[in-house]
Amino acid sequence: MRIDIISVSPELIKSPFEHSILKRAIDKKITEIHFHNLRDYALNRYGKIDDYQFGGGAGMVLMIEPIDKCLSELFAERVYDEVIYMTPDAPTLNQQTANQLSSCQNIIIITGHYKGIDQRIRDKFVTKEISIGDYVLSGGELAAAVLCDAVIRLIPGVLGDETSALTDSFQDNLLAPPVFTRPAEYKGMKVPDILLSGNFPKIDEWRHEQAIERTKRIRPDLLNKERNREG
Ligand code: 6GU
Repeated sequence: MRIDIISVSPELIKSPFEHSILKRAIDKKITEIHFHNLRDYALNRYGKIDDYQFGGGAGMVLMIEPIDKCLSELFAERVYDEVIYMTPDAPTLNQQTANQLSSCQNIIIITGHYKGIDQRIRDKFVTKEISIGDYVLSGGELAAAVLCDAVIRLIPGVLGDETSALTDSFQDNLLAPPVFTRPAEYKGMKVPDILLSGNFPKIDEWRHEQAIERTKRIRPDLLNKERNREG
């Protein structure tokens, strides 16, 4: 998968790709990330890329022309499956969206800043808008890094068996059950006996019950979702 990230401050997103699983995916050539600095497409030599909004109001808006120029260059080179815009005024990222995106060949991610980007870019070029939750970040860069991590780890070959994505929380709309490792007892705190029993069918059953209990307590909305999907 090739990901092109268009941003005002690409430096802000580079480091997550230099470590751990994302780095491994790049080293194995399973994914390539290309950063594009919007300032390189500025209108003038002062690097102008934003302007006041029509109609008045505080905050600058990223202008249509630099983004259009950058997109045109990319579109001339290859076909893109999705042009994604990271913005808080959009549907929230979930595992299903991450799964869908993980089978794409080429995607573009545009990250906004200030008050966002000119609406005409969204109307004409953007195919998918994504927020990462109900709070506001200073820019879409960190949100883009979150999206890339969620998507790239799902591409076959990225994770080893030791970290199979299939057992993740949310893959089945349930939170993960509690986990324990040695020692079996620490300062009087004991690991549940069942996990030491060697009875694997019973252990699976216990984990499933724990996952349901935890989900009911912390995220009951996920259980409702499950029911709605089946019904
Ligand atoms: Cl995608 N961008 C910004 N600026 N804030 C956010 C967000 C995105 N998702 C949640 N908050």
